[in-house]
Amino acid sequence: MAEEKKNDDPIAEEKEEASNAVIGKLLDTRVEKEYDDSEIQVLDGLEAVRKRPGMYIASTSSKGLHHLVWEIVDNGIDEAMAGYASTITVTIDKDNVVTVLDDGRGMPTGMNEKTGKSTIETIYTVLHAGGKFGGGAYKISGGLHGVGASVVNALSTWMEVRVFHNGDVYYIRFENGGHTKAPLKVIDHCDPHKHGSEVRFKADPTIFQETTVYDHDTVRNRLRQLAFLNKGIRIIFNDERMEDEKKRHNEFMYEGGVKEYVAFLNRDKNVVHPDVIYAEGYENNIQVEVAVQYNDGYNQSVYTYCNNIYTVEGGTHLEGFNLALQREINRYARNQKLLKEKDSNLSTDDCKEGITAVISVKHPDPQYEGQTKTKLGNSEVRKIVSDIFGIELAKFLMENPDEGKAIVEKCMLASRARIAAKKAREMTRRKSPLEVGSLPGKLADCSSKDASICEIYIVEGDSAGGSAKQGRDSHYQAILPLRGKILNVEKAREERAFDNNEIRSMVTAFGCGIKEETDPSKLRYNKIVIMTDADVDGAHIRTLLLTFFYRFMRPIVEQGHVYIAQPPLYKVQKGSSVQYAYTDNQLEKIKAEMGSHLAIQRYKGLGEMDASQLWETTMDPKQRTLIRVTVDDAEEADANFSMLMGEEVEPRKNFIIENAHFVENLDV
Ligand code: 1YM
Repeated sequence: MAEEKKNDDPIAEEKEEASNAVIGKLLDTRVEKEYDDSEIQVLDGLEAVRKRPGMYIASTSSKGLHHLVWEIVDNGIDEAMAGYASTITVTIDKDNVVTVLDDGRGMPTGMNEKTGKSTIETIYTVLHAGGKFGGGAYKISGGLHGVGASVVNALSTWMEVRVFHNGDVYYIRFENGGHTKAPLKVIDHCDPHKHGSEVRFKADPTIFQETTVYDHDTVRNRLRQLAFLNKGIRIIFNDERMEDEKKRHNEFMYEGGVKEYVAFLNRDKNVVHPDVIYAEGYENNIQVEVAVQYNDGYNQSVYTYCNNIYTVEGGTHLEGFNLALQREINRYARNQKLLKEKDSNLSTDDCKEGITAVISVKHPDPQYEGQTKTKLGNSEVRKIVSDIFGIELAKFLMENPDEGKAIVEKCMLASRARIAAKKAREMTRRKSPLEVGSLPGKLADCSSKDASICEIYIVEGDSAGGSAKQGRDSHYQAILPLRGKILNVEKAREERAFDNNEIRSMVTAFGCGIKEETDPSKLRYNKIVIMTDADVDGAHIRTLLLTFFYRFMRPIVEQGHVYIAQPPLYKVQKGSSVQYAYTDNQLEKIKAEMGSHLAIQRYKGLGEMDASQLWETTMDPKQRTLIRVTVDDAEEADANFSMLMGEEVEPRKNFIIENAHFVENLDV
């Protein structure tokens, strides 16, 4: 979750998108630009990066900061995938200096004729030079995000490169955003058997003004993911900032690759078959890996990657997978007479209920499409994935009849449930946004029909709902009070979810449909704000709501429409002056500022505030703080949801004990 900035600037987001499009163009034209031996132009290049970092990395927020690490790690991964390195070690020092070391060939230490400088200096100071020097092997990792070591250099206070080769240690250092301190030279000797490259850098705080502190979990999760996606590569993560030895030293190595990834994702679930179905193959320079395992839940968790990058919007690799899955399951079901002649075929969605799958392709020339350029477009990939996965799936079903039967029966159950759910859903679906007659009675709708300014507050309890209705600005703020708890959708099938009044009310009010029919463009409110009490019950209701949104309307969450309201915990009064505290820290600060003779009230629930207080503290856009719910790491969120909401008690207990201090602000 990220704090919504008070002056949320939608234009800034648009600018970022626009600059992403520009990066695409830059990458296309780089061939003409990169060979430039004029020093001024070289520094101009890096200076351009410093002037407009947003054009080269996603942003200068925490996300962009982490991109620096990914970029250097990708170079090590490339060397490992080319077969020369086996281990990549990432270390974060106490002062947030990052070191990445691999045991590959070591970067080339010779001179570059065109620039008159060493190859290494050239790679690190000329924009986009790196790829050009590769000896034929294509750069596979990075892809969309591959912005080059020179960009990292440009955005660092200092950077050092060491190469270990034939008993020599080569060294070069850059300062102040990529200015060469001294040319590459041998500074030391080492074991003649040692070989590899080491890159150290300190992110420039004048560029990354928000933070230069790396997030342990973000780095760990991505490195673990890279280890799953690149089987056999050992990735070590040392985080010197951690007190706990278990967190200070992490090692990831998976001989099973995505097969182990799927087992890991299903770790807290009841699986339908013990062995993960696994297919791998190589065709036309394209490498394919697919792993699948069903669990007894009702959700689909299919994660697709191209060149180690998560393809949020799917694409041709996903299409090939879907084709093979549906084709082979139906074929098997018919052959085994599990599906009768009169029965219609199982749909793709029927075949995907309760599935956990990882699809990973490596492509020398990936084409990305879609709104966020995260949809794989290469059409030849469809058939290749479909063929490679289809053969293995058919084989698995033939060789494991018990498992095969269990899978088909699960799909057939899903099919029946889907038909029942469709009927229930049709009763809930609003025919047109103008048909106000069908809106739930409890909803106090807003008068504006301009969704881009409208907000809906989902409020716990009727009394708080009453205050919210009185206090709101009814032009653009709608209120939907919820009575009691909503159904836990993690444990229930879709058609049962529709028996639940609270869920029906929300689906009808939002107007955007659910599940595969979710259409964010039909959402009647730009912001959905969850407003619950600041106590355990409130936290529980919030988690139930988030689970519901995540499972039933994921695009709404992904597109950042869901927010959590922050009501104050305390009211501090001295005479006629009133201040509100939203955290205990804030309370202490206010107490110190206001001095003695204070009346302090602790709010136990929203119901204790009258309409004007609720408006002032929690609903007025000029004063409120909203927390935007984001799904940054879809699979982490999925795992957390399953664990927190599912049947297994033990992992949940452990999670709550480990994260006791976070539970008040459960992050999803
Ligand atoms: C910690 C980061 O950058 N390792 C690395 C980079 C290179 C090589 C080996 C390498 C590649 C090739 C030949 C080749 C790079 N070389 C270049 C360039 N680790 C890290 N390890 N010899 C060594 O691709 O043919 C760019 S990256 F351009 F110089 F070839």
